[in-house]
Amino acid sequence: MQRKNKTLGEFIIENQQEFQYSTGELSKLINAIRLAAKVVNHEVNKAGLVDILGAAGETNIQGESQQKLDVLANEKFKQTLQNREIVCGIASEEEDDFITINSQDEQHQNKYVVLIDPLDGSSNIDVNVSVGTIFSIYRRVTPIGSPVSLEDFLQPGVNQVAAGYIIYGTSTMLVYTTGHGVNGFTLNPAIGTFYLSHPNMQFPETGRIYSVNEGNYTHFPQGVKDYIKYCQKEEDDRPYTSRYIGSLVSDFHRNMIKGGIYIYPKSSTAFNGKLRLLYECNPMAYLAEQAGGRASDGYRRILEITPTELHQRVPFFCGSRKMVEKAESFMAQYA
Ligand code: P6P
Repeated sequence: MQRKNKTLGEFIIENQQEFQYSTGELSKLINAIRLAAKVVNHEVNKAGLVDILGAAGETNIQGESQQKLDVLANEKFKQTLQNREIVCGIASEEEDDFITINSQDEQHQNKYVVLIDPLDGSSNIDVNVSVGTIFSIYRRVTPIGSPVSLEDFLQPGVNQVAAGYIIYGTSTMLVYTTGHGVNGFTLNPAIGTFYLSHPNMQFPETGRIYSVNEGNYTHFPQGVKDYIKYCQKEEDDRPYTSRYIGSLVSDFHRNMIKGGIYIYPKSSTAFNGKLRLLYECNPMAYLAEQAGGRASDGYRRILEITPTELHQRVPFFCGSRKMVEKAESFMAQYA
């Protein structure tokens, strides 16, 4: 068992050998994310004070108005990742297309691509509800030294070498995996250091919390409607508790600690659901599976879906293994 109060820096060094084939670059990449997380955390925590709330007046490719903090978080993570000669490309919810990063040093062949949702749940900023950053890291598949291409980003989630999130909540945490379990680090803002506070995080096999926006109930597929009614029925350990924050990172984090299921299904108004496969569902699915949970689109394992577009959306069922399996059994009745 990992010793608590170990710093993230110590943890990365001690687990360096876990980064398969890594020459220290993946460690440097996680360190870069750590730095960016502190910078964004500082801005998020003072959001209400310096009038950086409110839309920046532009809309991103999703057609959503960009909060200024969205834009700021995106810029901070891009700057941090670009400055470290590790990454050859970045894709972001806030960028229409992927960004190519050319190595300044010919000898240095950057081999990682990062996909990021820089500030997920940003509509909650104005009402002081927790938000998060989600990241997903792959090794490029095109020849090192050649220009990065869309193919490097459209990889199935099983190819991820690392994934994680930062949750800017009552405390700020960085939770990530490199394929050897999930570990959570809590920031001590007084000294700017992340400490290992949640070693080897595990999804309880089942739970009593379901997280779905029931305001969309009438538009849901029948299998989802049936599952929601199952959760609400007076029977066995039910009714379950409904908890929905409207911030994926927050709902996921709570459900991973307490047990639960998060569902964002397709509907008659959102044919493929709302969440994006590459920088929301894949990283959260990787974390879920590494923590003993399960993640699907209601039918298929999320990590095995072959992406076709950078910003494609998929239905998302994620959380405690037995709860996701139960929801899938209702979906299967109408497949
Ligand atoms: P709705 C935030 O915009 C987000 O992507 C997730 O963080 C969150 O779970 C979901 O969308 C909320 O969407 O349609 O329920 O408001």
